[in-house]
Amino acid sequence: RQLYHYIFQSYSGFYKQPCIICSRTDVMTVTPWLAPVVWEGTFNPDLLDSIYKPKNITIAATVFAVGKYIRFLKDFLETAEQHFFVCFNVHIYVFTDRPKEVPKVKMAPGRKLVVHSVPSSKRWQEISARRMEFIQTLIKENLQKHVDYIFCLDVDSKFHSRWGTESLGGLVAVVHPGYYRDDRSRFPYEQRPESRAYMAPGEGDFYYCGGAFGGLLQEVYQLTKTCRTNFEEDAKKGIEAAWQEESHLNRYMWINKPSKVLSPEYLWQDSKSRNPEVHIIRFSGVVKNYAEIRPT
Ligand code: UD2
Repeated sequence: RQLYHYIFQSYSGFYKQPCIICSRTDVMTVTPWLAPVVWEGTFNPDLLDSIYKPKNITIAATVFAVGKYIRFLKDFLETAEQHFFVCFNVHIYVFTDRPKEVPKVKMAPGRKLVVHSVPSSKRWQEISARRMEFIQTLIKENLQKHVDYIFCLDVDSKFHSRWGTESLGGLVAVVHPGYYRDDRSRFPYEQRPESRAYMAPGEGDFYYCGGAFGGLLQEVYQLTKTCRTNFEEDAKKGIEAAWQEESHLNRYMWINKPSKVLSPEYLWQDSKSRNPEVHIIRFSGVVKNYAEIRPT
């Protein structure tokens, strides 16, 4: 039935006529550098799927579950099965220090899970920041021939609704749910000029999440390589940016504008009540007890 649906959509062109003078007016749907901003109501999911389906693309996702964060993996994987690029080829790369505790989750044809072992760490900051290094290496050594797009996601999160082809782009960033209504002077950018993540007053478009970003493989390779190098250069000077790799990601996205921006629908926080412009929550961070879950 699904296949029939795609064929129908592809060949008949029978879908709701786009209206050039109608659009959502309560939110920004295109950035000043002409990147789409994806909100519910700005795209036709069936039409988009019918464009991407014949290309037989493969989407990778990376997720780190180190130490006690392994407990979040089951929900993450099960909900990804229900909502993340359903009916597409999806390869999920799990990085963990507890490979034996990776839950068995039934995956649909075309989808697979690959587990990579990583060392444990005593500092949570190091775990979250070293993701850039591991992703860079993964892309270089394993993914070049098999994968078209990649998304790098936080594990302490769940999918609730569709996250699909509408999110594909060269370089893709998600606007952070905690700051999207704020003036840039309130964004928690790195403020020390000695840091390579430094953002001067008056700089910055949006505050982006460290918990979800992606794009074409080569674009994400460049991003992870640059953020990793900058993080390591800072470390040599004894500096750790305010929000570790998230600060470096924000600096990167300021210099290299994302070609697609995902609205906070793509990474909401369960602890936060929904604002009226958020019609749907696709993916959200679960409430966690930081003191209990992080290494001491
Ligand atoms: C924010 C960002 C996160 C990262 C961090 C700054 C969002 C929603 N989250 O979240 O991506 O930028 O700030 O460093 O934008 N992890 C482990 N084991 C640990 C600690 C972390 O596996 O002991 C992994 C895990 O995949 C987790 C991720 O690192 O989802 C980020 O860590 P966090 O969720 O503790 O960071 P948080 O909530 O401060």
